[in-house]
Amino acid sequence: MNFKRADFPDGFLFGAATAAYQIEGHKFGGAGSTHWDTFAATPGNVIRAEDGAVACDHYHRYASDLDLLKDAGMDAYRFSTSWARVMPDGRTINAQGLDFYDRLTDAILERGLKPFQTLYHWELPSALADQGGWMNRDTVMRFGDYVDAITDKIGSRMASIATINEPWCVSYLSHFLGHHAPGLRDIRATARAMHHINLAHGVGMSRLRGKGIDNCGIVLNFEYAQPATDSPADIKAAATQDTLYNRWFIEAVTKGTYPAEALDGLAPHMPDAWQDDMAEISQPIDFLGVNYYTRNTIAADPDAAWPHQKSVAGPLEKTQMGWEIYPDGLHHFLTRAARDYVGDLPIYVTENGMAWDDKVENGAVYDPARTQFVSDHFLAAKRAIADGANVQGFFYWSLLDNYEWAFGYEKRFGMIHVDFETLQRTPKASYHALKSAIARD
Ligand code: IFM
Repeated sequence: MNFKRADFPDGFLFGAATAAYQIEGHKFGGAGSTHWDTFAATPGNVIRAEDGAVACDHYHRYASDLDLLKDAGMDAYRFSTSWARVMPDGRTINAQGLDFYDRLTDAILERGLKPFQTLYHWELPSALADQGGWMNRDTVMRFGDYVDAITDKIGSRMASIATINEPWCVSYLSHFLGHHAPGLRDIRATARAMHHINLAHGVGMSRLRGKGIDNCGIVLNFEYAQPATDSPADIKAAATQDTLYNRWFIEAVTKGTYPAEALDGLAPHMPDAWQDDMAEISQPIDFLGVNYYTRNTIAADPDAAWPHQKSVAGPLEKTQMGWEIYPDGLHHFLTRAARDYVGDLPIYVTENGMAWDDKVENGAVYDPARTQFVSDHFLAAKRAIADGANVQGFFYWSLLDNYEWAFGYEKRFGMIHVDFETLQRTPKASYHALKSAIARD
């Protein structure tokens, strides 16, 4: 790594991130069916129809997984709590679920790690999906009840609580592009989900504030929109992509507005009286989480329906996901978030990382591409701090190889290799490199 702990401000947090369904093993502990279980069980949606039933079996192995985090010299752990584990039918509390998160919280704190919780990282209970999921406003109210239940159990021990992880994925990727559960391709469903997920953030914030929680915010994902050429049409197409991906959520949360360019296509499909929700959506937050991975090259596609654009292959080096490696994009979004949206508010890089086809050879995993990727992105964050962004921490995605949604277990993002037959963990070379970089002198 071309950086060290001392290159970052005092108190800067180095951590790693995971999410419940991707690691825990959803079949353990009385969790209820989620829309990901049924999406995965439907042919063609997920590679080999794999699901999160066992995943990394973190449910039973969390203590040794946290030891690995601690042994790397990390300061914080970003994890999520599963709605369907806490409330299997979306409404009724599962005591085993609450107890698991109680034990997990104790184990995080016992190791001197700061717990960064995310309340929704995509485990929508199937019983609520049956009633329209995020298309249905009532799901938002049920989410508020889940926030109450889990917060009463562990909220006072959290260093930070994020309401929603990546609302763009929850809504646009899942209801317009059809790549994630529930796998829809429908503009009315999309507009509703894009608004209701923002409202769920607002309602979540209201419930947290009602309990005196003062370290809460949201985690948004950003992707640099690169015009395919200098033509005005491609520049406009990239700007539209930027509006739908990068501006819709942050402008709602920080300004209480939706960008006009996005409403051009979505307004006719929005829920009635959506304007009345914008005050709750835009109440003050305590931090912003930024997830950043790549850039996307966008070309105009005038023959297609709105938004009249398509993604085309870019020239940069790519990860196992086929995602271009573009560290300048992280600097762009951190400085842009500070300048245009959150000012001096703390910003955390809540996810950044890369997938690679890692193999264990002679008991070790050699992953120099990941070490380079991490190093370059940390340096981009360091430049953003020098340029005025109040970045207070950086979480590598992910601690462990895990369930990569529609890609099943094929794409490996972890700093720790997981053999999905034996569930054996093997820290990769990048884990050791990060450990050396962040060691305290
Ligand atoms: O694995 C996902 C995670 O669940 C959300 N952010 C992006 C990661 C990599 O695709």
